[in-house]
Amino acid sequence: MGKTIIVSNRLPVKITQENNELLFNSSEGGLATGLGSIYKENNNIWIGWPGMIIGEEEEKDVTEKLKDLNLIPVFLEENDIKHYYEGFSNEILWPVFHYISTYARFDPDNWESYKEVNEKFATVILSYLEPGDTLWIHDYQLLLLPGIIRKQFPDISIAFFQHIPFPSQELFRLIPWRKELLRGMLGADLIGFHTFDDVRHFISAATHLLDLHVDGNMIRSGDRAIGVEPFPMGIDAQKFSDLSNDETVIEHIKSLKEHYKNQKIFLSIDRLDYSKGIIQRLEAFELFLQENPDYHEKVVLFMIVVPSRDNVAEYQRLKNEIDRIVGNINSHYRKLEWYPIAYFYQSYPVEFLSALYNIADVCLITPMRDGMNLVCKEYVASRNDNTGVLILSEMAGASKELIDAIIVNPNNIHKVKNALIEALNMPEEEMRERMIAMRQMVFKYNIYHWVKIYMQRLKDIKSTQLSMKAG
Ligand code: GDG
Repeated sequence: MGKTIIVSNRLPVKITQENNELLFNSSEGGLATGLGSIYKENNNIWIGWPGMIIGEEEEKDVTEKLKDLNLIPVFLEENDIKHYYEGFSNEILWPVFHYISTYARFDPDNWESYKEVNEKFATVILSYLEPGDTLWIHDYQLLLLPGIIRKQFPDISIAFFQHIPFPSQELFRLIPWRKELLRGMLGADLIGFHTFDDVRHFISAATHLLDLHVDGNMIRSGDRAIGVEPFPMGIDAQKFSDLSNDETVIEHIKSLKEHYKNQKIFLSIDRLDYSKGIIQRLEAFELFLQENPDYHEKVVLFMIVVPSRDNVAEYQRLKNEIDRIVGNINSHYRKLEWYPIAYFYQSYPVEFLSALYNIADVCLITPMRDGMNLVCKEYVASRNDNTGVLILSEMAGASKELIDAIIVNPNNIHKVKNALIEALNMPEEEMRERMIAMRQMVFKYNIYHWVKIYMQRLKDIKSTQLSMKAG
């Protein structure tokens, strides 16, 4: 049996520096945990950018160190980061795919760089790929890669998964290079998205823009049949459940509970991103404070915003806007001993997140658009005593699975404000019933299940293709 090669823009690695020496450790993000069962085994590997610009003289040393972790680097230069990553991926694909096309800047230089970097990834892959291997390519930074590899290896097994939404074809077609992007993706044998809506949108784009024939969930392209299917990604639910009993977590819980002893806690955790609906959430919270003086001093919004993409202008603007609104709300409503929003612009160790998941009475997840959203699943998995309320945007992929949350339209500020009140007053029995149902979902459809069914489905499609060829 051949080996499996995972490919993503970033390698799952944390880099630290000690006495002028770079040290590499595997990082424990959701995807890396799930795929750990693959890339750490046998002679399987993960190919991607290590996350920092490495001088040419250090490349050999870095490659050697990463090899011990089964990781293979693709080295990117400053120009690549500026045009392929920040430019094309994050200033064109990200806004259009999240339905905010007015933020997109269709700069042709970025397109050139996107093509070049996808080729760079292909060059590294091709130096490891052998007939019989399986490739699993991840996300919107690498849409051209399946097509490039397919040309060299017509029979190789390729799976592709997109972690962010695929927009309606009316939005997708705004991108000047839409056909090339679709053809790139269609190099895969199996194309996966989080939701059925994403699948529908992709199939609609492929049929309208490329005039391809579709049979159910299978797209015909030349003599190839390509599967397009929903695979809602899960988390390592057991890990979050177990973390609640970790000593460090228990310490954090104790001190947080002491600090907020007379207050109900609303929790929100997001990367800094306009897709996450942070501004609208703050507006809803302000309306809640305005209309409900009785709740003053009795609630707090604990809001973590994790720094992200702060070289992109839209993100800097968003950060300033959040700072301004939080400042206004806190200065307007605060009392000597109380302020309504505890706002933190930084990232924390997972033990601290776990403590927050444990103490939060309500978790408030209101993105304007989100492929899935894992934070809400982590909250649910952490609630071992079946308490807690989840308020969840209907624009998050997760809302298709966690139907027992209070589901809201994040643009409806009044509805979100009412949901805050409903959550605070939810009868205990209803809260438990909803949480138990959500926990069953999160534990059953976990990340290991996701990886297993994805790989199984790829095998099925490949064997159907072979029997079609033989027949
Ligand atoms: C993309 C899609 C899709 C957050 N703050 C800290 C921290 N986190 C961790 C969370 C969670 C992850 O980051 C965030 O995942 P999300 O799913 O919420 O969002 P994106 O980063 O936008 O991810 C999304 C996902 O891909 C997977 O397919 O769900 O829709 O946009 O795991 O726990 N982790 C630590 N410290 C923090 O401060 N350690």
